Amino acid sequence: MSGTNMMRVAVIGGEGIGPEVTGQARRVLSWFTERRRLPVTLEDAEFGLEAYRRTGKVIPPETRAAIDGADAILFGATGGPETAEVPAEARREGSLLKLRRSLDLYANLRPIITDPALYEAAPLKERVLRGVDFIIVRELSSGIYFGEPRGIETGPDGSRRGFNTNSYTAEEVRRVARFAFGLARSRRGRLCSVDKANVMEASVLWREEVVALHASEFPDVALSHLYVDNAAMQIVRDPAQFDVMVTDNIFGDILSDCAAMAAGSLGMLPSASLGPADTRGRRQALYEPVHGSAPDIAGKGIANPLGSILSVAMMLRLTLGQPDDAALLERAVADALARGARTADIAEPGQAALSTAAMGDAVLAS
Ligand code: GGG
Repeated sequence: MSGTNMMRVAVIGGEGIGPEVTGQARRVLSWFTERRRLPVTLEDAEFGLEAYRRTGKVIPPETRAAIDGADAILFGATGGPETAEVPAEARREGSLLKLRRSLDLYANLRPIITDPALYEAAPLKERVLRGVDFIIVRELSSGIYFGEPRGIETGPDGSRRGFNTNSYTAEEVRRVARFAFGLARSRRGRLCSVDKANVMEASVLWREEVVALHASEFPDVALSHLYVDNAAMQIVRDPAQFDVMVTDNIFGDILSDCAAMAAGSLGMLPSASLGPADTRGRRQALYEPVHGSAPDIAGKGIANPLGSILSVAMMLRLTLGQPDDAALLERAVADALARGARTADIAEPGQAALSTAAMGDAVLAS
């Protein structure tokens, strides 16, 4: 973290459509620095395949330095078939998962909010639902993504076995649950905890810890529990019933993609990944759209940048201490949509879709 009043944001486009959508989010952030005197400097940094080709590292030392010196990271996306040219060892060493873990980003906030302009539109109204406004808090630093042992092994008879370990400590559950309870308390006071406690031991512990924390620290919050299979069904059936949902790493990954359909497209969803608060209440923070690198449309300039742009709004509110600017940006996105601005993923049949850059223009013009 920087010690001066001027804050630093590391801008890392990454792979696939990451640089395209991040380019638009960067323009928006620059607008705030130039027009609203936001005291932020932006530092661009390489990550992924291009960085590997140039330096032999997925995260080169300059990128690591930019990350370590930043108050916040604006990240794009990673992954895709072409990244197979990066040796598995180098990719593991420099993966987004490893970056998130090295910064101890345990609380991943994924808001799912439907925009009125989209649910009023036909035929998107058939899948975009009125009144949806909930946040999935995904535990991001543990669980089956990181549990040991893991691997692929070949037995004496030549048969192969792949395995992972789903593991949570009580403290890992408690800290993300505490975050989610606090968030629910600041909203409509309802928390739904999602697990698979009828089958998995890590989920049994998860539920026990959530129940105990509720009793000891958050009795005023209305707590409910769902098994993950039922949670997926409820998100499709009636997503407006939820306020805050807390769940583990892999369930949160899957459920948020599922929930994205209520907002019209995965391209609409922003996220914030936060670490523990220091003594001054500051947290390590990485902001990125929920979507991945979308290799099928990479380089075409047609990706939806709104998930990335709305991630900037989350950054303004949660790290940069500018709630009014965050609200201004969210209104600008809503206005652009109300005026009919649509990228291909949210366009109606026959409607001319905007390019990634033109959607950025539409937001900046609002
Ligand atoms: N912007 C999100 C992104 O790039 N995701 C790619 C990825 O590797 N995701 C793994 C995960 O979050 O489970």
